[in-house]
Amino acid sequence: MNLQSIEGNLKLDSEIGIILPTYCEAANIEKLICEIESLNLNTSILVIDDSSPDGTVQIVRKLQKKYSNILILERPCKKGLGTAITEGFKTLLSLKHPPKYVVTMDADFSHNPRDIPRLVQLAKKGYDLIIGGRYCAGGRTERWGPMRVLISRVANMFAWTVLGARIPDCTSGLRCYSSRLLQGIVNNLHSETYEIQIETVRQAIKRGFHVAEIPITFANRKSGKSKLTFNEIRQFVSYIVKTKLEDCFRKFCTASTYK
Ligand SMILES: Nc1nc2c(ncn2[C@@H]2O[C@H](COP(=O)(O)OP(=O)(O)O)[C@@H](O)[C@H]2O)c(=O)[nH]1
Ligand SMILES: [Mg+2]
Repeated sequence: MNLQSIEGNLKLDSEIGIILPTYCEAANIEKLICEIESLNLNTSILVIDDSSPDGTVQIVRKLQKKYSNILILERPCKKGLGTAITEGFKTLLSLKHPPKYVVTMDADFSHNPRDIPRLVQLAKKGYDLIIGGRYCAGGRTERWGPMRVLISRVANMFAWTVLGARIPDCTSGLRCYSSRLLQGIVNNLHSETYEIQIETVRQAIKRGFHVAEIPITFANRKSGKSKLTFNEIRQFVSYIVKTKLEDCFRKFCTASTYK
């Protein structure tokens, strides 16, 4: 894809870049983009679609005629949330005028676009990663069954073992990153699926960036299906186990060297 020529026709010099990864979000994407646009923030929107068979990208193309700040990255097949977000970071950072802040969110209305200004406000105060948390004081989940809450809670506890920090909701997908942070970590991101949320926090903490969490209300999607499958959960667990083992090995080697 030639980003230069695409940039020529679009208004992509905004302060905030919003990444919307989509796979089969035809029922949600138009309303979501229109709501983001109605916030009147200085944003560029990057939709990364994996050739959704339900025609998501055609809807976004139609919206491009109305709004000049929408960029589409279309991939040939479903490649996973982690690679979509990482490609999104790389695409926004490669723009002639990269955004100062990058927001990621689900394209299914689980995350409320009206939370975006609150996230960006903290980024402007100097935080490099602000997470919209469901489990800190004031945070909530709506319409999630007990099984889904349990999976999410256990995933967070697993994640703490490789983060070395008890961030209440480090698996949340609603976030704002400073581009300073992304420049520092983007080439070290290798996640394929949902483990991207842990890998980004881990890389941020390792490099001493400032991480904060603000409470949000997360509402389970009303339209379309969740793409979280057993395979995604398996990949998440294997990322945690592999990372923990690598950490233990590194510690062991360091201890042996200084004996
Ligand atoms: N481009 C792309 N987007 C994906 C993929 N998997 C999930 N998504 C999107 O990532 C977001 C989170 O997925 P979702 O199904 O809502 O997961 P859940 O909130 O954990 O149930 C949604 O906007 C999905 O459409 C993928 O493989 N490729
Ligand atoms: Mg979702």
